[in-house]
This record gives sequence, C-alpha cells and structure tokens, in this order.
Amino acid sequence: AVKARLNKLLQRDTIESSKLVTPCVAIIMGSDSDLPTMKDAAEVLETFGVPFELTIVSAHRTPERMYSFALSAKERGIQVIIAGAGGAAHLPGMVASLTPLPVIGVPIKTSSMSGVDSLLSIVQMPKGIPVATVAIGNAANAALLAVRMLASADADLWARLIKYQQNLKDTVLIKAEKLES
Ligand code: RP5
Repeated sequence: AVKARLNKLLQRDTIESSKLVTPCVAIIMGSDSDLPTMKDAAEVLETFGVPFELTIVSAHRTPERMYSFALSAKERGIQVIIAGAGGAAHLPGMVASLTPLPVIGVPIKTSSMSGVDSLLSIVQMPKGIPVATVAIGNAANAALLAVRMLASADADLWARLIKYQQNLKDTVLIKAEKLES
C-alpha cells in the first residue's frame, strides 16, 4: 500500500532513472519479526531508485555480526544505515558507536509496551553518539530521511524529492478544494 501511494505521488514514469547503482543504504533489523515494519523502508527506497541492502543483525544475539557489519559498511559503499529494533533496542545505538555513518533508528512496536520501550531505548543516546530516531513503526520516514541525506549531493534524487513534496502539497490542496466546494 505504501509503495502504491508513493508511486502515485512520484508519478514514477515521468522521472528519469537514478545514477546510483551499488547499495548506498543498509536496512538492518534485529529479527525477521521486524520485517513487516521495515519493508516500508525498502519500498520507499525502491520507489526513489536508491539501491540498498537488507539483512538481519541482532545486537544481543549476533554481536560479532553487528561488529563486522558496522565496521565494513563504509568500505562497502554504504552512506546511511537504517536500523530497526524492538524492546531493549540497542542495535541502532551500538551500530552508531562503531561507525561515523549516519544511523536512523526505527522503534518497532512491541506487544508489551506498544513500542515505547523501543522508542526510549533508541532515542536516549548519550551526547556524542547520535541516532536520528523516527516515530514508532515509521520505517517509511526513515527511508525518506535517508533519501534526503543522499539528495544533497545527488541532483536526480533532489529533483525527485521536490516532485514528491509538490505532489503531497497538491494532494492536500485538491482535498481542501473538494471540501470547500
Ligand atoms: C529485538 O527483539 C528485535 O528487533 C525484535 O523487535 C524483538 C523480538 O525479536 P524476536 O523474539 O521476534 O526474534 O531484538
């Protein structure tokens, strides 16, 4: 549904294809149970033509894998990391402690505390190690933020974002006009 909405907003057929070819965004998550949330980030990146890698890295269950992922990310060409985790959600913060790459944290909604536990675990980073944190479950916004980060040095992406925002604006104005008439 997110993809269909974005495609509509972007009017994809009128936009030229991206110059980006190798994955420059990494989407990671603590468990495959996070995928129903994190797939929204993948869909947004796909829609904007941003190549990405997607995998499971658990801070608690696979700490060595988290180390090797974070320490090799830059040399693999990754420019932004999107990390989703739930509960004692240490993954985004620990990854941010291992690499200077920007990390965007996605708090996963949990059954016990509706994701407030995840949100507070991710957002309350100590001074010096920032994690950009989106709302609980809002992986789409994490991807849009990643696109914005990349777009400052990529004219194609910049044009797509301008178009995307213009379409968002138009959608609201059309609805307002309908309501007023
Ligand atoms: C976290 O624990 C994961 O990010 C997930 O949100 C949560 C539950 O994981 P599972 O028990 O479903 O594997 O590490």
